[in-house]
Amino acid sequence: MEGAATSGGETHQTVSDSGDGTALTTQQGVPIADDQNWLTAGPRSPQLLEDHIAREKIFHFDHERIPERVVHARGYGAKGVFESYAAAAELTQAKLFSEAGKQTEVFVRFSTVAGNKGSADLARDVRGFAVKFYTEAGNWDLVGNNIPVFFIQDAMKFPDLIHAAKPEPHTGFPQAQTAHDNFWDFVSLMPESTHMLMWIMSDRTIPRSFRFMEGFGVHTFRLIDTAGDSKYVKFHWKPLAGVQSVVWNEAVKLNGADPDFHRRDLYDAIDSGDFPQWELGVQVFDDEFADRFEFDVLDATKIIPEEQIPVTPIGKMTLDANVDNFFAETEQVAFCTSNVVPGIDFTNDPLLQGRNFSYLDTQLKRLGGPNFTHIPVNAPRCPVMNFQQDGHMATVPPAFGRANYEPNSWGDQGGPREDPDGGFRSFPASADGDKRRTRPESFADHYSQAKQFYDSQTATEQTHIGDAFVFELSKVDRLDIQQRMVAGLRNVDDDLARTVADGLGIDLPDALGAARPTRTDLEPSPALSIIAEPLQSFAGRKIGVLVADGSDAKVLGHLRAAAKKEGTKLAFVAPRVHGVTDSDGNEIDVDEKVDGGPSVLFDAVAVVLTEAAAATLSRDATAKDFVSDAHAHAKFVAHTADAVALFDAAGVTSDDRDDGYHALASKRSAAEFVEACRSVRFWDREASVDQT
Ligand code: HDE
Repeated sequence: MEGAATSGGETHQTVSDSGDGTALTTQQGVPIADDQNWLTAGPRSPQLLEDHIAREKIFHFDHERIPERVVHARGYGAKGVFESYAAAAELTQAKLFSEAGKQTEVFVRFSTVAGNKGSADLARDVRGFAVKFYTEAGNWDLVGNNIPVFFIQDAMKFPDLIHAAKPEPHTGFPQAQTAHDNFWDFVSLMPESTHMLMWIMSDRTIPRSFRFMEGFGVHTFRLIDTAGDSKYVKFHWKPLAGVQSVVWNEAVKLNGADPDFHRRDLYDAIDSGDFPQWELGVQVFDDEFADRFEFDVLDATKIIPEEQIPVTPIGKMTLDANVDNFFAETEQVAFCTSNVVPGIDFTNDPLLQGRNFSYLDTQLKRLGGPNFTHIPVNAPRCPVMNFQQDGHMATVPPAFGRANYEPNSWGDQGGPREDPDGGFRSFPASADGDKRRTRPESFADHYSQAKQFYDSQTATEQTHIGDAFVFELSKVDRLDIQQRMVAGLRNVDDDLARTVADGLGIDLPDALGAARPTRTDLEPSPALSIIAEPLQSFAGRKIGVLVADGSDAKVLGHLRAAAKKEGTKLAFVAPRVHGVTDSDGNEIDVDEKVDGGPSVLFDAVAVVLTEAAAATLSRDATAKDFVSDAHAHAKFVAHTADAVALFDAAGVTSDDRDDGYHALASKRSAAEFVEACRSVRFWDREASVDQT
């Protein structure tokens, strides 16, 4: 009998009456008879220490946590496959690129940087984009971000950067936000951060979804071909579904409505078979280009514009499986920038060199010993053969008997040997010089590419950048920090500096002294804008449809058909989650109750209501927020004629209802609405609605 209760009233589910007949056991495999009660000397007596079963259970629980990552603590993983297009075969001996169609298993972890493990997904922050390729010649980890540059030029400054960005030490807040004095104090004293600041104040740091983000290897790496010759390379991930972000006010609200918005989005997409895909692209160049390029290719605060070196796609990654267990895989995955395979090598980028020490080192702390490669998510899929042995949690016994050293004379019992042909060899780049702590002079231009980035944005994006600076700096208490930051921005763009000064209500300070004058001859790079071009398709996006009893069945049918054709999902939002019927009396499969389904959860909205339902919902604050937020966030909105009372009640009058609004009646109007959504937002509306 399921759920039998004893005299104490507790529930017992036993092998014979429920489940699949598997007995509950201890970690030692001993079957457990009673998992509800600690051993005692009779009812109401003290509990006995003798209870090895209860003690083992509590002991294990007490040790469930491992240290969270010192940065990128909040993340979400998925599994998939990388398929080579083979275009890189002549560039690198790396086996994963050796032939067209070659498949390599991958594990990916997306993350935010500053927040702790439990922080909200929509923090304004860089996103980590770390990929582990389980190649036949060992693991290659491409540990990148969704932004192609970084804050600092030398790894020596990383602890300072992260201390400054994380919660202030005396208060322990703010969580997952750079909008505080310590961060802006530090970066305003570090002109090399300026280019990165432009990126983090842009909408890139509030992505709509992990699925709609670009990824970048950031550093310049080397590719080594079969002859041992080297070319330089920068790695790029391009989402096939296009790049998309949310607006700041939406991000703030999303963090309350669904702090797991990004991880849920990735999980749901994969779970429903809508597998996200990215192309891996490379910018390949040689010493001749590196020497004539305006900046040093070893400086991680600089990009190489795609217009100067195009990005060539060399393969495609598809994420087609969610993790089976979050802790075992996503939490325990250990990325190391030092994990490269023959055919890929490092350059002298000082940030990359520092990272190569840090990642291996941090795994020891987090995973408790040197054998973290025995954990399945970290284990190479090719044979691992060496004489390293023992240590905490050594779970894979060495495959060869007594030989645990080499050279040895145990013949074919002697274990693995060096592979002079196929083994990893460092590229013999010459290294000579005086041992000194110096920053190369070629790293000294801190503003020119910041300006180039700003100049490459649309007017809407420039406004968002200005608003973000004002928002963040408005949370800073010290006037001199605000002034210093604005003084630095004068070296990027005077209009931007003025906008920020005005937004804060301060006088425009003199420009900060600069190690190099800002160049004005760099061409804008259109590839740096994310909204200049509409999406090819609205596939993979979600339209929130506000419905209630009596919603027009025909209109809903048209909307369903148009969405299906585009590959867009519909989510129904209603006053109740059960028993809502359309005009034909069919029950609507409701996804969210209106107060749990604000419009920030959706890419566009449709409001399909009868006059009576619109009148009723006009008295519901959350229904009014649904439409007024969609309006303020410049979303495309479709609605039936009878729904207008709700818009009026929400303060979105007929004058406000611009060309981003679509009347919903016919099959054609539904199709036109979905097609219009490809522009993602009706940005012109922003001029009339203050977002801040
Ligand atoms: Fe990291 N970074 N980082 N970082 N980083 C870590 O390694 C570090 C940098 C990045 O999903 C840590 O396993 C230093 C740039 C990602 O597990 C740590 C420096 C880029 C992830 C570390 C940098 C990144 C990390 C913390 C300055 C983009 C998450 C936990 C030289 C190219 C990986 C861990 C995951 C994680 C150190 C700068 C990306 C402490 C010293 C630049 C995506 O080792």
